[in-house]
Amino acid sequence: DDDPLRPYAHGHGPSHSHRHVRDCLSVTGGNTTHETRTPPHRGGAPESTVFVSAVLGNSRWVYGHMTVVPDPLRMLSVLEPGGPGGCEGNRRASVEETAEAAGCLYAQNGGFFDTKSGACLGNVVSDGRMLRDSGGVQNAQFGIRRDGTLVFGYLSQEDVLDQSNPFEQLISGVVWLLRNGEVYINQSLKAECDETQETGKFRTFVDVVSARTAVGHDAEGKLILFHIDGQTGVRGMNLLEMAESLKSYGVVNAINLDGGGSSTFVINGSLASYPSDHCKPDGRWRCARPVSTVLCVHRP
Ligand code: M6P
Repeated sequence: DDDPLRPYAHGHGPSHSHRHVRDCLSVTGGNTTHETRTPPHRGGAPESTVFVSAVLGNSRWVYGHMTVVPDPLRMLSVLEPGGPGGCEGNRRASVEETAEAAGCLYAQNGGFFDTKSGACLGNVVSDGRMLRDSGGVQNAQFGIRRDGTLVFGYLSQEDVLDQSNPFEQLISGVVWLLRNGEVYINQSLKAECDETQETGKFRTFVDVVSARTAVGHDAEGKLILFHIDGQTGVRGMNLLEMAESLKSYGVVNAINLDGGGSSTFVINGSLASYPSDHCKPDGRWRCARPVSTVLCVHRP
């Protein structure tokens, strides 16, 4: 199929549901819609803060961390699960394992993955190494280009593979939460491929309360990592609540990364969150899930 914007670009005929075809549209050529921000080069150390937020007029309390990274180009890396070769090997590793080996000051889980095969999903660029490209499948992306430009939003395969100012780091989420300071969830529901997540119907994934993670930037161009604890259907935030929280903290653009039992926050290689996954074999306790890629905040 030589026309990337044809609605049936995946080769599915019109007999397939329109939703499926629309959701997993591949855009190979040209620019798709995204926002860029080039932060001023700055010093300063990354800092992480703990918050307890009231949701729905104090009927729910949500616990989490917000980490501010002043110099994202030099302080933020996308890491493969368990170290280099992790995506190729369909490995899964706890965030503690991946972060400790890499010496991360702060780390949280990142990209979605196939929970059966362990395969990394979406685009993955780690410290300048292009490990995977999604073929232009439309999901919310976060990347840092070689000159330090932060990129949030949708990318064509051509944007992803661009060599004039290549990506140093790139990771795929599902749902562009905030675009230029405004909630962008309804637009995301129309634009994105929902096969990247396994929670259920796309609307359910957006509306259910759960543990969540996100990445964004503030008005000064500092990178913001956001993590909350929760349990799917019981505790945590839905995506609108998370988008509104991020907005209230001054975040301008943000995308949603993997959550639920994957949501994990690690400080200096030690678990600093309350994961929702039940331990095996003793389900009385909660264990950090072996996950896929990690966002690692490190020294410059
Ligand atoms: C599985 C187990 C549980 C987990 C549940 C929901 O049943 O792994 O421990 O709580 O999935 O997981 P998630 O919130 O990631 O959808």
